[in-house]
Amino acid sequence: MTMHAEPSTSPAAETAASALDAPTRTALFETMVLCRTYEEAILREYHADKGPGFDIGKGLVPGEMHLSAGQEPVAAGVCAHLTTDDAVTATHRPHHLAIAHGMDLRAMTAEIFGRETGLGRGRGGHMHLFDPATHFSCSGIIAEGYPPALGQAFAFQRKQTDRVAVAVTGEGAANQGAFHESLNLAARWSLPVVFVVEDNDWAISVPRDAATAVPSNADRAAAYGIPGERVEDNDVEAVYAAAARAVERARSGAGPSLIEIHTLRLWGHFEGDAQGYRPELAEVPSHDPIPRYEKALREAGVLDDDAVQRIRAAAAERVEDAIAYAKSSPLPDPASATSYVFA
Ligand SMILES: Cc1ncc(C[n+]2csc(CCOP(=O)(O)OP(=O)(O)O)c2C)c(N)n1
Ligand SMILES: [Mg+2]
Repeated sequence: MTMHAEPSTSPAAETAASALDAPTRTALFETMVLCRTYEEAILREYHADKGPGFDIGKGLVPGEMHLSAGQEPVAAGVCAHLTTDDAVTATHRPHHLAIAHGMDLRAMTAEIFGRETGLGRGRGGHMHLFDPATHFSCSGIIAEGYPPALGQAFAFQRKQTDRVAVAVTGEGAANQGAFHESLNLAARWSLPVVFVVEDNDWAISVPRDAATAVPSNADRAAAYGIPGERVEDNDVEAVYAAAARAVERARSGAGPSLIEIHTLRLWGHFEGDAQGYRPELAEVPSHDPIPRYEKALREAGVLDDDAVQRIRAAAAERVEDAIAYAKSSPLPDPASATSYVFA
């Protein structure tokens, strides 16, 4: 590891002879497909009954919805190195990370649909998925996941375990104080944390260049004396390799690392966002990482039509089961509105 950004990793890494074996590559693809299948189903259900017009408060899933389509390489590549004993703290755009970390899809979906069977009994919704079973949490307050990741890592260290905490945030949130304070303290105490920045170029409608003069957040690691690495091109295998180094470093007690991944926000900031501010909008679909990886794996002989079909069908079955479970679950009793929440 270096103390500054590594050279860009070319997407050619996906198509050239891979360092990874076929089962690992297939598993990365399966995770990405499951995440995308899930979000396409949420998209369908979310928009099904918002009309006439677009009333964000209406429907089966009322409120804001931030989907992570395009960012699946981050979730698949990082979470492949974790077990559910490891902690993940995520953002307002959490679904891909929750799924890749192994969250139960039924309880997650019921939470998104505001049902009593959800992870938080339907009180939290899609930005507040708290799951003790997988040590996963997230928040609608940006950069908020960093300090709790430190707290968990502190506990892991004190108990002399080899568990790690992964703290994920967007590139916009990396300009907040909590990000810098967390890097500083984690470095000082050599905590087992992997800091992950998802650079999708946008913080709502603010381009990254308008918010910071630093071209790579990975460079900021040097300010705290920890390794920083930037992965270009949304390449799942490059993410996998960078995360392997950072997770191993944390597990072995050598301390935290920072990884920034240049990823892609395939859809709007939230559902209903017309994205008129986005000059590159027309070409965004051509950068979708999933067809690109599928092509690479077909060309390498790792996948064929049958295998792809099986993977897609298995994902659809799991996702539709979770959606059906959520829809058939009871809504919380209004009389219990103040139960299970701080009051
Ligand atoms: C502390 C705080 N300030 C402002 C907001 C409003 N807000 C929600 S998402 C967002 C942009 C986040 O951008 P980024 O960190 O790049 O994440 P992305 O949405 O691109 O995944 C802002 C400013 C918030 N949720 N929390
Ligand atoms: Mg962003």
